Formats: sequence, structure tokens, C-alpha cells
Amino acid sequence: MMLKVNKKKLKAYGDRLDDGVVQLSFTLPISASPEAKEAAKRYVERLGLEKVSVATMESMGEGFSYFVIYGNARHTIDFTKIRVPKVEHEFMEYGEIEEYMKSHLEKPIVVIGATIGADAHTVGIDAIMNMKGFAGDYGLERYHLFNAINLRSQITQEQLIERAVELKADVILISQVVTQRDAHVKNLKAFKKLIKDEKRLPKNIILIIGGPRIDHRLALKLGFDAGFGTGTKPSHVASFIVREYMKRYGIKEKAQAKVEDKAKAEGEKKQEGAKKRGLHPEHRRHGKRPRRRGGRGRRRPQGSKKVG
Ligand code: B12
Repeated sequence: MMLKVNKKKLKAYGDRLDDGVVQLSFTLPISASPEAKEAAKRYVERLGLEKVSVATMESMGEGFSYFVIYGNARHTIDFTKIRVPKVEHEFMEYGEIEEYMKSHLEKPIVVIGATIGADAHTVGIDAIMNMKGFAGDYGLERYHLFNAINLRSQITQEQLIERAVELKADVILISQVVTQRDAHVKNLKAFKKLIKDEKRLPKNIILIIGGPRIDHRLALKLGFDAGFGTGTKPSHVASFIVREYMKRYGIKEKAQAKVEDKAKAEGEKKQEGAKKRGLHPEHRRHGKRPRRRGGRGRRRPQGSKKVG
């Protein structure tokens, strides 16, 4: 049975609609004890939850305790008002993208990727770029018309830009996994500042960021073209790159070009037909001879004769 959800007053679902039950987990910097448990309960009550129950308390070693707590939240959200910026391009799968690129591109798209700053996490950028890919989806290296170069991790903003110039990159992919103290935001802002004044790279260069705490909204806010978060598959990124590249370089979609060509040919055919029928150029567009004023029944003035 479908639930009758009030989307204007959305609440968390625990074991029945609108009970507002949420689960919280956190650590307190005190050793596990009955007092610690009571402190955790009161803390959650102060956060505004009601009917609070501590499901789990675990010792996290000397001086730390870990909790899982349930409680009922009163607050609601108007879901109908929520708008989230997201990558709008239609996603294709590996095989489709390969075919699509073959029929639209004359040369490979150069894509370079790296994890920048002190961040040493490479698994994310590898998942997108490496031949074997991620979750059964081939990485960019597997595509014939991507020249994908993975610089891996701890690359400085300056190094990334130098390599982009050297390799004539069309696309730069940046991974940021460590977000402690907003390290990712600082790194990305520093990169944007550098690339803004870089004259050796094309204006059309596509800048994409990704990582578990990255989304499209943050990417746009920081001046990047797209942002991808957890669960991103390489084909999502590939689809975005191809469509965006074609848009920026004015490469028309074949299907669209076909429709436009057909419309143009039909227009020309009509014009040609009208020309043959001896229509005045002004009327050719409609392909019809205009009706004479007065219409069919217009009579000659009395006494006049048909000439010829
Ligand atoms: C493996 C791992 C490591 C490995 C990394 C090995 C390697 N070669 O990458 C090692 C052991 C080295 C490591 C070290 C550290 N780690 Co670590 N690590 C992890 C762990 C367990 C998994 C990360 C991972 O590989 N995920 C799998 C990939 C596939 O997922 P992903 O990165 O999200 O990528 C996907 C998307 O985000 C997206 N994506 C990612 N990048 C990009 C880029 C682009 C362009 C695009 C389009 C998409 C995209 O696509 C990917 C596929 O879907 C996480 C915890 C966790 N479970 O997530 C902690 C975690 C990321 N690590 C963390 C920390 C703190 C560290 C250390 C600082 C710990 C320390 N004090 O030393 C150091 C980092 C040192 C440094 N200089 O960076 C924290 C980060 C906290 C934060 N918010 O900042 C985490 C979350 C653990 C935690 N809960 O505290 N870590």
C-alpha cells in the first residue's frame, strides 16, 4: 500500500509514518560510564529530540565513549520547495558513449586528473580514471577517444597546471577526499585563483571536481563546471565531459543536425517549387499565390471587356 506522505510537512520515518524518529551516533570525550550515558541522553534532548533512548554505549578507549541514540524529532521540511543544482546532462553507458564519441569527435579529448594538496587518497580518482573502473563501469582510460592521464595524489596546484599546459588538457579532474578544517575548499579556491590568470590554457577548459563530500552545488559555488560525489561512476563523468565539450566547441549533435538539415532541405524545396510556379518572392515562403482581393466572385466593372 502506498503511504499518503504529506510532502509539505516531511518527517523522518522510524517505524510508522510521521513519528519523526531519527538515529544519531557520536563520540563524547569522556570514558564510558553510567554518567556518560546520562550525559549523552541529556545532550540529545538539548538538541531538541524527544523520547530519547540510548541504544548503544561503547568504550572508545581511555577518555572516549561512543553512542547510538534514538529520539523523535518534531521538525518538518517542505519538500515541495527544495531545488538542488545537479549535473543536467543525460547520462549514457560505456558502449553508447564510445559510439557517440566515434561519430562526433575527430580527435581524442585530453583529460588529466589528480588529488591535490596534502590529500593522499587516490582510490576515488583511480575509480574514475583507471582502465578497470569502478562498480563494473570502465574508467576513462578504457575509452578510445579519451586520452586520460592520472597524476594520482599530493599534486600541488602549480604542478597540475604545468602538466595541463604540457599535455594540452581539455579537461581537468580534481579529487578531494580529506575535508578536515575545510582543506578541500582552501585547495580548490587556490587552484581556481591560479588557473584564472593562466593564459596558456584554453578558455574552454572543463574543470570537474569530485569526492565523498563534494556536490554539484559546491562545485558551482567555487567556480567549477561540475561536482560529483559518492557513488559516481566513470560513465557519469564521461557523459558530462563529452556533452560539455561538444557544447563548448559548437559540435552539433548528429541527430539534432539531421533534423535541422531536413527542415532546411524542405524549406529550400518549397522555395524551389514556388519559384517554378512563378510566385512573387514575397509569397514564396507560403508557397501559395495570394487570393485576389474580393475573392473569386469579384466582377469586372460593368461594360469592361475581357482582353486577350
Ligand atoms: C582508504 C582510506 C585511506 C588510505 C588511502 C589509500 C589510497 N591510496 O587512497 C590511507 C590509509 C592512506 C588513508 C590515509 C588517511 N586518511 Co583515509 N580513508 C580511507 C577510507 C577508509 C576509504 C576511502 C576510499 O578509498 N573510498 C573509496 C572511493 C572509491 O570512494 P571515494 O573516494 O568517495 O570516491 C568516489 C566518489 O567520491 C567520486 N570521486 C572521488 N574523487 C573524484 C574526483 C573526480 C574528478 C570525480 C568526478 C569523482 C570523484 O568517485 C569515486 C567513485 O564513486 C576512508 C573512509 C571511508 N570509508 O570512506 C578514510 C578517510 C577518507 N580518511 C580519512 C583521514 C582523516 C585520513 C588521514 C588524514 C588519517 C591520518 N590522520 O593520517 C590520512 C590522510 C593522509 C593524507 N595526507 O591524505 C578520513 C577523512 C575525514 C575528512 N572528512 O576529512 C576518512 C573519511 C576516515 C574517517 N572517517 O575519518 N586513508
